[in-house]
Order: sequence, then structure tokens, then C-alpha cells
Amino acid sequence: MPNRNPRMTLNRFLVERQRQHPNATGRFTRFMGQIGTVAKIISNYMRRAAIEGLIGQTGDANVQGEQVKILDDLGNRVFVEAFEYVDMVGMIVSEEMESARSVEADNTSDKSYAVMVDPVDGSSNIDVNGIIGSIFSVHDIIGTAKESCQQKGAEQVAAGYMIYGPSTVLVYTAGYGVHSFVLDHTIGEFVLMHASITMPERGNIFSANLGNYNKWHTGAQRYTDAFMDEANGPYSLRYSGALLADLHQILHRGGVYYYPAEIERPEGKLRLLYECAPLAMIAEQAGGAATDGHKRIMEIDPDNIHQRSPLFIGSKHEVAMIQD
Ligand code: AHM
Ligand code: MG
Repeated sequence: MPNRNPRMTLNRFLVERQRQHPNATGRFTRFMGQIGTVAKIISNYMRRAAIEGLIGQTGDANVQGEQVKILDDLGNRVFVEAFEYVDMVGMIVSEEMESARSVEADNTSDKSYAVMVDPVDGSSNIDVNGIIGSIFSVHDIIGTAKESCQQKGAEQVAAGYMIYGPSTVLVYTAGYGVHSFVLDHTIGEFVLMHASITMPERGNIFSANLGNYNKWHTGAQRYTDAFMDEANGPYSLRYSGALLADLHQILHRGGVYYYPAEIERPEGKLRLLYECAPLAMIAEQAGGAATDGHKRIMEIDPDNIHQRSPLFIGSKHEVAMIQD
């Protein structure tokens, strides 16, 4: 049941959770406060983008060779600036930055988190008022910058995403369930929407870019055919062009999102550290699953910060079908 208590703000929820962990230092609560601020700033940019002339491209390409949109760049700056002023973030990896960035410490800070972000996911939707969002993943700093930034998803301390849609929604997990909050613009606060979300074990949505069908291996083609076979369904196709919007729907209704390997692009499209792994943590925490087709996403050891991976994510039943 949705929680409609408007007084359960994100901050109060985090403080109450913190009390359940006697050794907690408040570091995660403060970090999430900053994520909330980032979400409000980016959401505001999104709402005003067409009016302020923020639609379109900067003219630069990012490290992946993709055209950078003005809002990609702005979103990245909002995250970096926010993390530069908190005491616990020591390393930032972003889709929009070629290498990991370290944040200078002063003598009051405890630089113990390495954070990976996709500041604006689904950027191709920006120009047409489609849904977009941000994704974040948090690791503890463990030794060198490389070791800290290239950990398995299973080592994540927390993960989450924001959706800038009809309302601005923030979803996170810190390893104790998945919780969602909606931004109440009238008071400028995120308020609890759903605590401890559980994904249906089986659903009726499949979500993939079927325009790529002929680029896939026969396994992914047969997988897709199964969803269109009435004997297995019925399934509905939903595909927004923003992974987190598709996953968010599946989180509540069940089903699967997939972006498989292509014959010419065996690594797929999506990035492991700031797209696949954080969403895999969310899916698993909600009782779902995420795999690259062979291996649990959370168990993949990254070789580089912008590594890509095929992804099948959602309800246990539909994700297991790819292994079959
Ligand atoms: P982006 O981070 O550059 O926006 O790319 C990731 C997005 C996903 O959110 C989405 O599901 C996918 O790319 C869409 O790609 P395609 O247009 O190839 O279907
Ligand atoms: Mg993305």
C-alpha cells in the first residue's frame, strides 16, 4: 500500500532508519540529503529546460563518443558540485567524465565513499519532453582509486535513481529494502511513497528495443519471441528510451527490461558501474534479479570504469527465462 503520510520526509525516514543501526555515524543520512538536493536542482532544470533554452547539444562528445546534451553537462556539474561540498565523498565516476575524479579532503572530512553516477539517463528523451532520470551507486573507498572505483556491484553500500517525470521520484536502497519518495514541490521535500517495495515474482511487461532484433543473437531473439507467444503471456511491450523509467514500472508491476549483446557489439550498450550495477542492487533488494545472460550482474568484476554489459533485469521468473 502506498504510504500517504506527507510528514514522513526523506530526512526523517533516514534518521529513523539510522537509529535502528547503533553504530551508524550519520554519514549515509548526510549523503542522501545531498542526493535529495541534487534531485531538486536537476528536476528544476528539467522543468524549465525548454523555457531557459537548455534543450539541445553542447557540441562536444563524451568519452563514449556520444553527443553531450546541455542537460547532460549541467546534470554532471550539479552532481560534482554537490559532492565536492560533502565530507564523505572522495571519488566520483560519471558517464560524462573520462576518468575518476578525486575530491580534495580537508582535515574535517572523512572521504570514505566512491560514488558512480549517470547524471542524466535517457538523454535522447530530453528534446521531446520524455522521461529521464539520474542513477547513483555508492561504494566504500578501499585502498587505491582504481580499487575503489572498480568494485563488484555486490560491494555496493547503496544505490538508487531519480525519475524526472510527471512527478520527481527518488528510489534508493542501502541494503535493507527499496524505498521510494516523491518530491512535494509545495514544501520542497521528498515524502515517503512506498517503503520496502517488493517486485512481483512474475509480471506481464517486457521492455527492449525491438528495432535491434536483427542485431541480436538467436538466444535473445527466441527470448523475445517467447514474450510474443500467447501461450506464455499475455505480455505487454513497454519501452521508453530511459532504462530507469522502464525498470520503475517493472519494480511495481513485474516483468523484464533487457538490453542484450549484439553480434557486432558483444558488450551491449549499458554501462556496468553506473547503470547496470546500481539498478541490479535495487532489483535484487526488491526480490527481483539481474544478469548479463550468464552471470549475476552483481558478481561482474569491472575492468574499467566505463565498461559495458548486456543486461536482463526484473522479476525472477522472466529473468530466469534467459538462462533457459
Ligand atoms: P544514456 O545514458 O546515454 O541515455 O543511454 C542509456 C539509455 C537507457 O536508459 C535506455 O534504455 C537505452 O539507452 C536506450 O537505448 P536505445 O535508444 O538504443 O534503445
Ligand atoms: Mg545512461
